[in-house]
Amino acid sequence: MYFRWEVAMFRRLFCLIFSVLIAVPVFAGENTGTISGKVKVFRARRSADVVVYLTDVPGTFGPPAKHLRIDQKNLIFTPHVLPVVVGTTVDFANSDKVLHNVFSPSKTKKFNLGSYGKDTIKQTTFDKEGKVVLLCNVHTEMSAFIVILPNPYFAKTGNDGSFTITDIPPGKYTLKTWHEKKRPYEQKVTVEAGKTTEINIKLRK
Ligand SMILES: [Cu+2]
Repeated sequence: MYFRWEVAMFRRLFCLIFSVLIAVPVFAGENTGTISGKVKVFRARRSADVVVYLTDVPGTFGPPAKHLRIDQKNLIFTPHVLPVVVGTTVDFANSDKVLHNVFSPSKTKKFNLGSYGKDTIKQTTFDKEGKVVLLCNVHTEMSAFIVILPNPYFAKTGNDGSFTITDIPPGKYTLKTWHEKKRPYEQKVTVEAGKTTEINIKLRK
């Protein structure tokens, strides 16, 4: 049996613990900044699949511990565009009943995984900055792109062209874009701790 004041104290204690738990992630973001905005791709159905990334960020950045993945399903590479940090290994899965053959003629990473069937996964490590086109020599209409970047400060636009890059150390950087059909765009950007820098970009050519 608890007294009323004990119940009230427990309640207060709970409130305190919860507010501390909620506050921690907010404080964690105080030392870094965010870049958020929209890219408009002209003469395109969607403004998706634009890679927005930062260069000149000091430090060395390793690849993620887990492999990333591109699937082949219904004769389509999914995702169509995959931005990665240098050194990332990508698993190429086949979820179709037909054979696929993933290869790339790109200078950045020339490779050929050969033909393979359903539920087989083959992998490649991308250890040089640049872009790599993925093709399938069984289905000439299949294509995808891997964009290999120097650091993890990048984002890919959604269908409406919006993007957000979070947890960026404060500083002055160059922001660049990559799109499979448009010319690269770049501008200087300043990131401040605890703030969001708004950037709107138009890719015309
Ligand atoms: Cu194929």
